[in-house]
Amino acid sequence: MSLTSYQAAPPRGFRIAGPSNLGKLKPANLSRRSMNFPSSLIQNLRATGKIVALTGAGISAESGLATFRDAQTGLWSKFKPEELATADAFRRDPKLVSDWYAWRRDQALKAEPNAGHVALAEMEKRAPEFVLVTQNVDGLHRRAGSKRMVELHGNIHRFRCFENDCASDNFDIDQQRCRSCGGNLRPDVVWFGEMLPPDAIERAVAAAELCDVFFSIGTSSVVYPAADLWRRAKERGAVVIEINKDSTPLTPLADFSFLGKAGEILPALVEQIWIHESDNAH
Ligand code: BV8
Repeated sequence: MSLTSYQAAPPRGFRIAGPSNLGKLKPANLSRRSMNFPSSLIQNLRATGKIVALTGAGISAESGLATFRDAQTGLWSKFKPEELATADAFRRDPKLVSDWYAWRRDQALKAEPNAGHVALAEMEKRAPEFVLVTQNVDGLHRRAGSKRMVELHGNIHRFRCFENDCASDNFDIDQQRCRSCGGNLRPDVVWFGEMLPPDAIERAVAAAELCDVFFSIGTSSVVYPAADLWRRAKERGAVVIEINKDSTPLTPLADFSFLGKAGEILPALVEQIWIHESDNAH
């Protein structure tokens, strides 16, 4: 984990305690206890309940699920996700796309939420106005206990009627057929080139514009409109914190950027904000 972007202009409500030596520490020898976050950051997170966390495929990586950046494996190695996740691809070959989603659905059901998912569910319990906004369709956040959540890009475990958007109570899931119109079923996810569900994007933008702290976690910050939410928050004076394994277009723009694994950094952060606080109180 390295703290790469300690911006000159301290964020609102943050007093920068001067450059820390976090940058020099490598994950291997970093126990949770020795992951010291800037005290200004900890103080602020303790003081505010208005926290938004945007997550991407990276938070499910430690659960064994491939990210969009990771090369696809096996049958799917010759396809780029962006090529399969479109209405055109489905029209061209509904069986190919449906099989891909069936494979991903199976992977997601076999996977377990990891410490990163669990830490965000814990953050929700501790921060009264916490909102989780996820680009992931795998359902692992909900299984980790997250409730105040916006699934921006839908959920792979739900279906829709492709041709006529018929009511979902008359679906033959096994045959992937809509019994009302006989048409194909498609996963209830947002494909590239498709509008996001209006209520989902409205809730996400509203939360971003009201928060004091905006986390961007496990996302390459390249898919829009999700990749623009941090800017909405920043423009309203929020502190933007990135937690990601690799640097992204957001890294130089964030107030803090912790480069490392979400499943290691998030539990340590939650511990230092809320667990240590109660320890020190006794
Ligand atoms: C739309 C559901 C509008 C389906 C998904 C503006 C500029 C440029 C392009 C556009 C633009 N506006 C719109 C576009 C087009 C497009 C877009 O953004 N394209 C990109 C590729 C440039 N956007 C759209 O098409 C959107 N719709 O704009 O409609 C419109 C307007 C008018 C008329 C009609 C329409 C729809 C976007 C949603 C598409 N659906 N998913 C499915 O899942 O099958 S997007 C899908 O890909 C994911 O949901 C996610 O959003 C994205 C993948 O990104 P990430 O989640 O960030 O994952 P990635 O692998 O890239 O990165 C993982 C990161 O994790 C890495 O950085 C890695 O370092 C890190 N990591 C790895 N391990 C760990 C880790 N970090 C921490 N810990 C670890 N252990």
